Amino acid sequence: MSEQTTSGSGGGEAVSKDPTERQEIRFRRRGPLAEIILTREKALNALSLDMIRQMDSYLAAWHHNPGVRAVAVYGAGDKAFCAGGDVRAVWQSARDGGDLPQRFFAEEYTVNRRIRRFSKPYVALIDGATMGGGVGISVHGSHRVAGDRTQVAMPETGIGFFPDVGTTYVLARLPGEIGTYMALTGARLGPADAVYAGLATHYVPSDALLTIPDSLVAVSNERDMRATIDSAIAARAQDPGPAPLAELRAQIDACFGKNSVEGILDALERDGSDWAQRTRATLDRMSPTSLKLTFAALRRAAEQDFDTCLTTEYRLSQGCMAGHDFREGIRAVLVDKDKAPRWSPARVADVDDAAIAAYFDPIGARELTFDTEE
Ligand code: QUE
Repeated sequence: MSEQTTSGSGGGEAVSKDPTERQEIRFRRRGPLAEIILTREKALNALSLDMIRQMDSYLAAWHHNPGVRAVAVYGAGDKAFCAGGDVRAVWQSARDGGDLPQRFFAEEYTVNRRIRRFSKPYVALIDGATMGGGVGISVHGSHRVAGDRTQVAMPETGIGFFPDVGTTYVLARLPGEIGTYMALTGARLGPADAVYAGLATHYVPSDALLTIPDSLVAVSNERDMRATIDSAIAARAQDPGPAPLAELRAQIDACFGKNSVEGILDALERDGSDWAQRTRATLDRMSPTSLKLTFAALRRAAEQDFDTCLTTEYRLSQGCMAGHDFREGIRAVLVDKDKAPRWSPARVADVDDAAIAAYFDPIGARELTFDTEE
């Protein structure tokens, strides 16, 4: 495979055919190191279906290529590693009766799974915004290095969706109730919090981050590569300082450890601190359906293996496509930008628990399933 190809040449049919269109993703080989560089800077490196497809075919090839000893992934520009998936394109396709809503999530989750199963070191340099789909192409890798500008979040309840890309599995396994807190509120974690929560494995000052891949290009064998990555990161890593989340842990665990969204809202009300009031106000702006769906998904995910979580997430994604709040959330946040979504139902108390349970029902021939092989 040629390693410099870019826009529109992934597996399957090309999505963007305009040869003058600026490439959104670059793939590069430097000796034993394979690199993925997200270059859709104006869109905060958000993942298009074309980018996802290309990642899938390169990762598949690199997995089998013995000359590739490690993969590094990072974003162009200093604002974002990757701000999410191109949910606006998904929204447009849903509106126009297209099939992007089916294909996008299936192919994205397949890449997330490929990263989790990748047998070689996968080093994500997650400086800047790392949200939604950006978490999905980093958190499942072996090394996640935060920088000074790192902001990790799963903000989907604010757009009528839910934390997907394999994060129901991950968030359900974070310490205490940090995952429930992140999933419901969309809280943004800086580098110290990202390391504290375990979403990042290390903190390295931003100006030293890109010297990590540079230091890997001359390594000759697999054992040396693993050792060199560990020492290259260790040589640059610093203490990120105190994690604000650590101070809040007792309150987060107490308030978010309840067994319903209503229980969490009540607990925040009773706590009454500034933090609890702000957190309650944040939850009051989120889609009530998304809050209940997200809560149910995380509690179930705690008992499920990774592939089952992805299959479940796919069912939920398709349910969200058929519902009201995703369309309204994208309209309010990304299209009209009035930031005033009119959720339906508008209150948590009005969300029907049977309707939430129905999102988890099998979807027959449309189910996302996996062969154990790839
Ligand atoms: C909540 C979200 C997302 C969001 C904003 C939210 C999200 C997402 C994007 C996004 C950002 C930049 C882009 C783009 C999409 O924004 O998931 O296409 O260029 O992908 O409040 O969940």
